[in-house]
Amino acid sequence: MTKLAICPGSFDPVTNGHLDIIERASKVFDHVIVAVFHNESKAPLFTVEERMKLLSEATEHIENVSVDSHDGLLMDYAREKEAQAIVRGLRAISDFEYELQITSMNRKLNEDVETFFVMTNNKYSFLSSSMVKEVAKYDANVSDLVPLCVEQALKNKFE
Ligand code: COD
Repeated sequence: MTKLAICPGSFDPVTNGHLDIIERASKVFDHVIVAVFHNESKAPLFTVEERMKLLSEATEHIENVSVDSHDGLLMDYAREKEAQAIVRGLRAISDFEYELQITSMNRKLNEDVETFFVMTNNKYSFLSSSMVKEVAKYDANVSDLVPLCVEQALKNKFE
C-alpha cells in the first residue's frame, strides 16, 4: 500500500526550514503532497498561485513530492486524497502548544489520519516566513534562508 503524507501550511513564502521538513518527509513516505492552505490568523503576501509556483520550483529536485492547494478543511482534503499522514515541523517548544491544539482538533475531525512531527535542522530553528518577509522588506540579504526563486520573488514584491 502506498503511504501518502500531506505537508500542509501557508508557505507564504516557502523557506529553507519548510524545505528541510519536506525533504525529511519525502525519505519516509512514498509520496508527499505539499498543500497550500489558508490560515485564518495570517494575511498572506503572496497569492495561493504564487506560493504554489514557488513551492513547485523549490521542490522540483524531489521526485516523490507534488504541490497542491485546498480551500477548506485540512482533514476533508486528507480524506479526499486518502492520505495516511500529516507531517508538521517543530522548531522549538513555542511551536508545541499551537501544534497540539490543531492536531487535537484535526483528530476530532478525522480519526483515521495520524499527525507526525519532524524536528527541523538546528540551523533553521529560528526561521519563519514572517521574519523573512520582514527583513526582505528592508532589503536585507535572505539568500541563505530561502530558495533562490523566493529571494527573487521577494525582491520583485518589495521593489
Ligand atoms: N523549520 C521547520 N519547520 C518549519 C519552519 C522551520 N524553520 N518554519 C515552518 N515550519 C513548519 C511549520 O511548523 C508547519 O509544520 C509547516 O512548516 C508550515 O508552516 P506555515 O507557517 O507555512 O503554515 P501554518 O502553520 O500557517 O499552517 C497552518 C494551516 C494552514 C495548516 C492551518 O491553518 C490549516 O490547517 N488550515 C486549513 C483549515 C483547517 O483545516 N483548520 C482546522 C485546523 S485548526
